[in-house]
Amino acid sequence: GLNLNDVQGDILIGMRKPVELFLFFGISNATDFKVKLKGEILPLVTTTAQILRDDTSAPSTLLNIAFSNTGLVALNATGEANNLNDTAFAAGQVNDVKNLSDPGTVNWVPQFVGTNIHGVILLASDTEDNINSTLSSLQSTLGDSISEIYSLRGAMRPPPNKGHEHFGFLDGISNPTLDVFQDSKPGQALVPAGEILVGQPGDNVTRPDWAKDGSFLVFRQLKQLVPEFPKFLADSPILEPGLSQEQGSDLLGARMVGRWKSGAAVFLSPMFDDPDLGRDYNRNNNFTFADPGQTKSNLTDQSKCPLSAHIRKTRPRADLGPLPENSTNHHMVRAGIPYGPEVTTDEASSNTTEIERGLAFVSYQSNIMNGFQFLQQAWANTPTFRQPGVGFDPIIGMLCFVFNRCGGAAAGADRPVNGLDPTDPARNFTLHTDFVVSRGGEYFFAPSLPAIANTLSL
Ligand code: N7H
Repeated sequence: GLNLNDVQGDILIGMRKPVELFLFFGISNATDFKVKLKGEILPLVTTTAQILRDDTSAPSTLLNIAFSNTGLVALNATGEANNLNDTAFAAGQVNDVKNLSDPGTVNWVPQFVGTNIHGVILLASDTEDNINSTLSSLQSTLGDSISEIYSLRGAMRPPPNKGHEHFGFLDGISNPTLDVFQDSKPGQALVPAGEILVGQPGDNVTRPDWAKDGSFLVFRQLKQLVPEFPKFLADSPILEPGLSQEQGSDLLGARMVGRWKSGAAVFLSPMFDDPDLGRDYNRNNNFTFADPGQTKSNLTDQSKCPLSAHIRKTRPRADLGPLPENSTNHHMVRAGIPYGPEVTTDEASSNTTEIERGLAFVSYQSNIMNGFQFLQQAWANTPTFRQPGVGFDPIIGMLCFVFNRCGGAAAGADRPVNGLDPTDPARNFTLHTDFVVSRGGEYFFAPSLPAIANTLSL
């Protein structure tokens, strides 16, 4: 069974607050920390049930917590009996850079290089003030039991871009939901609970009992070159009859993502944005990439959506065969939030990033190799997915270190992306700039509340 009082609130539905703080820490005094974990932190951990109730009596700052592999070691959850059996998690993200095709750790935030981070506390609230007061009370209760290693503050963008990521596209539209909830929106993936939660039906890996209802949290600080992005679009518009140059640039951006800025899927609205469709959660996800009446996509027709589009690379739907797709086992729940300020007038006029901004990327899955790592490596970074000639995911696809998988492209070279021009799918759009740059991150495990109470604390 699934008890939503046991599952941390960010995992299945996200904490969904306008501001969020990620506090990365090391455990300095394990015994002291374990006592405080039970007495002081556990009562503050927000559950899925609490978020669903939308309880007005709930605390004004929501809190979740997760541990890295070295964090579990520090808590003495070691040995075969405690083995979570996820090799990516066990090694830590710094040791996964080759699989992710990060160009080493040159662009990484120095604190993410290594495996010193033991855990992350996520604080989410309506205001920065609430977060700051929760943070200072945590700092005084935790004292020297932890050391703060790094923190990142995320915030929703100001109106009219609330809910949109920094390139301008509405985010948080398509996330899988669990089949046990039975409340899916049209087109939403319904997945077995075990694809997201460890130890639930669908998770076929051997796990310690205490790991049940936890989930692996992938954190990535993804810097976005925001003013550079519209410059690229302006320089290479798709010139279609009936489109102005500006509309041709918007079309190019929409086809790179697979959605217009409003959220409307290009597959449903191929030539122009449709803001009514974008904001309609009963329609904006209701497509499979197959033509009406078909259960499989026609991979030779990219007129309505490129095979390289970000949302198609990361969730190919009927490109993989007849739906339902829940047998593909490559779903994850995304719960990230933008970080950094709006583009300044200086940056906009020079088309050059001066201040860092991007996405504090968070994903939850029961298996990092099937979830985040698979999407990044086997789909986004692989130009031959879903067939030869497709090219990279133009938003997040990185050049591979694994030479053969990338058809000979070497790190640092230009990235070919095809299919973006609907009338000339073979037209190659070579990307000289990575619009998304990995600043690194870590792999964590967000345990259930009973695991925190009975196994990880004192
Ligand atoms: Fe993506 N973007 O603004 O272009 N993403 N993403 N992502 N992403 C999505 O459908 C973006 C990243 C997925 O079910 C949307 O909710 C940016 C990574 C998946 O149809 C937009 C960054 C990975 C989906 C963006 C980034 C993914 C998805 C449409 C980095 C995995 C759902 C909104 C800075 C490795 C696909 C929506 C589906 C959607 C953008 C990162 C995966 C607008 C800017 C690293 C699975």
